[in-house]
Amino acid sequence: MTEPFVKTPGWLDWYDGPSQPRFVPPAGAVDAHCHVFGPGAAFPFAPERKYTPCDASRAQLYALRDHLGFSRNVVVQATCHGADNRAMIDAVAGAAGRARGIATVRRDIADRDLEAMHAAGVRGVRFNFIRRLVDFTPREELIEIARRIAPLGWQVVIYFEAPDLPELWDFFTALPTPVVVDHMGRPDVGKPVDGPEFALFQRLLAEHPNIWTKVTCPERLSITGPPALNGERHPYRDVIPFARHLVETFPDRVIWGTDWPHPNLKGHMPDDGLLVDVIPQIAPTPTLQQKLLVDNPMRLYWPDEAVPGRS
Ligand code: 0GY
Repeated sequence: MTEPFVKTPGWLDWYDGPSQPRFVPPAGAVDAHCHVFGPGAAFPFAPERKYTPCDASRAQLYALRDHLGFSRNVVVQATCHGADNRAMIDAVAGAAGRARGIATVRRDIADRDLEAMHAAGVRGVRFNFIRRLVDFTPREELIEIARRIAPLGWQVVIYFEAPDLPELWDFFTALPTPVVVDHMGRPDVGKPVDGPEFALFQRLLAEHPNIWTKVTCPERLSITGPPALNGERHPYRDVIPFARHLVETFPDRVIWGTDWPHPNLKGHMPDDGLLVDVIPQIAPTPTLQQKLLVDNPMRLYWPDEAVPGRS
């Protein structure tokens, strides 16, 4: 018998018992960034992983979807599973067409395996440049992967931190697919929203119409943090101007997600109900909310299906 996985010391489990959000998402809303972890007994974590999480199953993910009033999910391969995509594909397969997947692949993957992933609902690959999460992969290997997935109509999801953007710029802007940036390019929200670092990120989107961004992870980016324990439902104030600015400037190229089950958080685990209540602060009108939660993710992940709320 194999030993059960032991969580990384200090690992925070996801918050079981999220509140009911006050904000009601539009019909057909998509949680476009979330993960599953294992369960480890069924889908072992990868030997090369940088952390060992708690379990977070597909049944728990879809229970959260229903609780929050969402309809669909995009399940992003978590780094703790390396390039073994079985847990993510199992989750997508268990959603009856209401989930898509983003995989991690290596350059030696066979064409028939990419095609099988497409049939299972995978629509992209993630390139991760965060050193605490993954080992370095040479750029020529990544560009080779991008060229091979482009004919399938897939996207490349990129994860990096704002100080690394200048060095990565030429690589990102040469990608031959739609490109989706995780978590707004991880700005330092202690810096001004109209400062040079965030301006560079906006230039990336302004000059490259194939580049989109997820306005996600206030809980990860915030310095001011969650609300005090006084019932106030306005957490993560410092992140809101950054997300709102992107939603208002690029309303047709932003998507939103919970990031459940919130890997690698230190200090606190968010209440996903509160995260949903951040949405009307970053997308203040019904038109922007419809684009952010429905029209845009449907265009990226279900382009052949009718868009809820649009006749
Ligand atoms: C996120 C962020 C993180 C982790 C991962 O796949 C992962 O391990 O994505 C992180 O630690 O910042 O998007 O979930």
